[in-house]
Amino acid sequence: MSSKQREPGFSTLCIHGKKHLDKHESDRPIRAVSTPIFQSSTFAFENVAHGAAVFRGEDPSYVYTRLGNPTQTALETELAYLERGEAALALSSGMAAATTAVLTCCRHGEHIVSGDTLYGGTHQLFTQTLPRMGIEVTEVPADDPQNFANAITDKTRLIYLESPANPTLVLTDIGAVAEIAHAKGIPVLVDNTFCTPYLQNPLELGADIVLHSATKYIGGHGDTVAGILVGKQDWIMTARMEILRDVGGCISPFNAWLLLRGLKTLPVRMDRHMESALEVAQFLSYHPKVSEVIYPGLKTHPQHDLAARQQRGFGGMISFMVEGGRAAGEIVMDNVKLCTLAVSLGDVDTLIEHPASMTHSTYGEDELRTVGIDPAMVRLSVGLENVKDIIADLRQALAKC
Ligand code: LCS
Repeated sequence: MSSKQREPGFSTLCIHGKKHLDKHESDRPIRAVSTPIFQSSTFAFENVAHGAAVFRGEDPSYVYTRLGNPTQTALETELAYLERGEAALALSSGMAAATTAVLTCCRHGEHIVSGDTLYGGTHQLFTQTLPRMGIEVTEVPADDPQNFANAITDKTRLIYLESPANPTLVLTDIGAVAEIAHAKGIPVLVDNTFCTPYLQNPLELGADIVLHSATKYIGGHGDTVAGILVGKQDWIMTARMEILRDVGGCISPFNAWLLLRGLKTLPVRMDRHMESALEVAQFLSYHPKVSEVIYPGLKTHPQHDLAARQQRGFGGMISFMVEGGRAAGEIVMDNVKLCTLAVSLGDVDTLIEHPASMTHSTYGEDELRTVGIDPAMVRLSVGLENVKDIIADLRQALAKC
């Protein structure tokens, strides 16, 4: 062999060439204003002893992106702060967050009490998938805290609330339910998707865990599916190191970055969503072809006072019924031009959909009526277009009925 140092092969340079670049760059400080995306699945150890210390939990270095990644951490730190919690866990979807939360709290043979109006996917998880794993869920009308007290058994390990609920916009008095639950040592989880931390901080109202489908207002632009859990440090650690580790619903660094970007404009967007939603709700409530409008910001909403007390605003979601019922509602949804007929919510685009046949089709016909989801209900997520254009679009679609 020649004593001259061998040039690495081309394939080695393709893989390791970047290291020379890293060395060259390392003495230049990086002061990126936008959080960098650490698009790395794995992280190098200094030596075997370091790797072993990390695995024993004695060294906090990153290991593998399913368990943690600097871009995820930046998002989690921000969300924990905004929700006034100790720690947060970012996940691949709102449903991954729900599954992770439930499995962190409950084992086979245990029980959950939840509100009876939930996003249809959560209802499906509670009535189909969890029972297969030996976890039973009792769903109760969420507007009266006493219903939760009555449904608690000695096996209950979690109270699960959505406030305001999708799509009925029924609120739960979070503080009152937390008092009932804590008297029995049971934690309370609140799905805060509709309010975001800008409008409601469930932990400050007495809840123990907050959940977000960050797909919605937190991302805000209809380009990311993601979920968030916020809670006590120990609980988040268990959720991460026991359930996320094994079930695997981790968020990608790129999606974590999209949410960080979304958060920067969250208050500005929410202010506009709310301002426009109130104007649209008022337009609808005076329209002769609209039989009912549900929006917590209207004085006619049965829980308007609770919404004013518990939230810092009324949000951007409206549900309404058209004279002539389901068929008339379908005419409106088929004739909008600016509004998009699509599920999801909280986007810059105004989205319209039919809960009974779409987001909440996991409820049977009878169940829909029992929980107050009128089969004729139309759900509107008011976007950030000029509100006059949104109203003009709804007016022309209503004229077709
Ligand atoms: N919680 C609420 C209140 C939701 O509205 C949704 C999704 C989820 C949790 C689940 O979050 P994901 O896994 O989708 O991020 N809601 C939807 C909706 O109303 N239309 O499409 C999805």
